[in-house]
Amino acid sequence: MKVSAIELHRVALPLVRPFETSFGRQVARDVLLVRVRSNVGDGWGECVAMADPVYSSEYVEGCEAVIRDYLAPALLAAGDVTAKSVAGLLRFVIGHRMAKAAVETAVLDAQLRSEGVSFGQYFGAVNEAVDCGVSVGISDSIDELLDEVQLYVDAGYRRIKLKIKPGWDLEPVRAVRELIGETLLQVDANTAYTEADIEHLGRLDDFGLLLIEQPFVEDDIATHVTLANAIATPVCLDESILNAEVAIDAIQRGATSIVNIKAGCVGGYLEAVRIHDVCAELGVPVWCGGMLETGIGRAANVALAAMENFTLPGDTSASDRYFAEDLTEPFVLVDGRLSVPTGPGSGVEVREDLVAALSSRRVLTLR
Ligand code: NPQ
Ligand code: MG
Repeated sequence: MKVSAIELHRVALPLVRPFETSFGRQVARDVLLVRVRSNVGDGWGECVAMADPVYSSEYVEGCEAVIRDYLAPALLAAGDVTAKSVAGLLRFVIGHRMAKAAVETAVLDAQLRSEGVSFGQYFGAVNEAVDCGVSVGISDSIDELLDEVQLYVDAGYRRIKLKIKPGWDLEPVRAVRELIGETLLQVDANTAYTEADIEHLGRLDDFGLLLIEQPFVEDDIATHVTLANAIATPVCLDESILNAEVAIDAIQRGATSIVNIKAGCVGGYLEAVRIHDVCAELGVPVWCGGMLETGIGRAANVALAAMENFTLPGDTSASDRYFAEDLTEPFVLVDGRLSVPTGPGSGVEVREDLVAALSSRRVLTLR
């Protein structure tokens, strides 16, 4: 295709309830959307960056700037573009994986819509629906936490993930384990611990957790190896997984025996598929993470999660876990699962009227 214009839309979506993690409390999703216009039609991509650089070094205004000043000019200057050629065209920019992922996904959506191929077909999905888990934020009290977890259990979620941090770990995990019985349970520390906490984290072994996600900072693979050797609970990397090469290295060093794949964080769905494939070759199961995506990003995640080696439930929750109104038709949980869209491209339609109504500033159009 020939890319003729790239639009940047900025939308503020209120969350149905605040979401607290070890890096802060979110009350709204400040989301950057990329629309690629081309001679074969349009496509959308959602950028997973947060408003502030507190989860990763990327953040919305930074993503906007790098797309405006570097990524969009490169795509607009290129001749024939396909999703497979995007990473190469953008390789001259170092890092900025979240910004690149949004752009590549928009190109992929436009391309597949014009070819009549769904994301699921393109990725090689083998399932028509995916098992869903839910990520539960840090609460003000254990009672409030148990109320929220009960809501999700009643809604049918097949796995609960608790956010933990120093001072909010053993007791909430113990209480939730008692509440949910055998239901799958895992924890996510979002880098809140240090090597000095290894003995403490070993006490989580009592609770039969599926895994502990990213206890230490993203560039510290070595301490994750030490922890993995010291405790029975499997260690799973999230923030550390920057691309397939880092995933292979972390697996071979024994830092991670399960991998959380977030396409929006690793540079896009093509890299995510690569990570899925190398993990499968190495016998490492994967699951699909989430970044509070609207229906636009959620649709692509659900298609990715339908690949064969995504054997654990993902953070692919229903739209109503986060939003009262989604930017696409809502994703609805049926028996703890979400259906993989079957239409061309992402398979969902963007509610352009709603995007416009919720926009926090004018659309920026790059030509
Ligand atoms: C994780 N996601 O697995 C992330 C953390 C996270 C579902 O737990 C705005 C944008 C708010 C991205 C809050 C889940 C966010 C965000 C938490 C990502 O580590
Ligand atoms: Mg995580």
